[in-house]
Amino acid sequence: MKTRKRVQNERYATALRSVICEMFLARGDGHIGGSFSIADVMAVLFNGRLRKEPEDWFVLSKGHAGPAYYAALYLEGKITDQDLLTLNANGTILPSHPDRNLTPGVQCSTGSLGQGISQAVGIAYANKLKHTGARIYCIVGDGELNEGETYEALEFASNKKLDNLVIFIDSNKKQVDGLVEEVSCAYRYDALFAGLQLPMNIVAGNDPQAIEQLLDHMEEHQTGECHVIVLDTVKGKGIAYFEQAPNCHHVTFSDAEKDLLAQYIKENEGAVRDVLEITG
Ligand SMILES: Cc1ncc(C[n+]2csc(CCOP(=O)(O)OP(=O)(O)O)c2C)c(N)n1
Ligand SMILES: [Mg+2]
Repeated sequence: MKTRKRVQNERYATALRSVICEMFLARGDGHIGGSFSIADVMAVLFNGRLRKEPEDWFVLSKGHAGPAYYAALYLEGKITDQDLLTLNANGTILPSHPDRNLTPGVQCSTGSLGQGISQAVGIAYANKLKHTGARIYCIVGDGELNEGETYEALEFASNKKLDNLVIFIDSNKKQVDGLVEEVSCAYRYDALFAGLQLPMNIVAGNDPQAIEQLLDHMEEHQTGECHVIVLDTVKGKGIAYFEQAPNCHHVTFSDAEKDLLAQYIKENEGAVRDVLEITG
């Protein structure tokens, strides 16, 4: 079943990045690298793929990319303009990492790496046992794979044949303090997921059309297994300066960097308007 899109996914991803820039400008700092690298997959999911009935689940296991989640909830009308500008401030409903008890629309609290994917497999198993028909989508960071707990979750997903679960790995090649391959591991994803007996695809992760086509194909050719999609992405994707920066994991923005955020908003303000006009 093809999903019906309200605006082009590319336009939606631009709107997401623009809203993220607004939050960061108000706050003065933030996890820009990992929020920008997933904007394209977030656009595919939130621009029409996540269903309300039965209600699909979204789990942002790499919870430090919370601003990307909040931007999507803002475009859905769940977060007000006023709240949007309170990212990580005292008393905010938008803490740095998602909290299901604080933010309307957040389904799962995450931020302690490894624990989001662990919740996702539990949610998928429960939904499978109950035959709800809900699908579960989870995004894991490549650095997050350093957490041993992620393998327990993947083993469980394989063993229980969680065919209602799609796990995305955001392979942006960088983690908090450097290149993933230098800090801990140069992943051989093909060997890794073959060993876990999980079907895996690698896709251009900053190309919404490629992601969409793969998800459509998977739905048309069900395998009865949990699928892993490795998103080949660029950390900071969307603003060349951050893409090229040696480290854009968490940035306290200088005046020049704030200007870049403001410039992105200015150049793309039409994208946010387009999405909001259509969603009302
Ligand atoms: C259990 C745990 N240990 C450490 C951290 C601190 N931490 C936050 S982000 C991060 C690096 C994550 O790297 P990656 O998954 O590659 O994130 P991305 O590149 O997508 O931003 C670390 C170590 C944490 N959030 N949770
Ligand atoms: Mg990473």
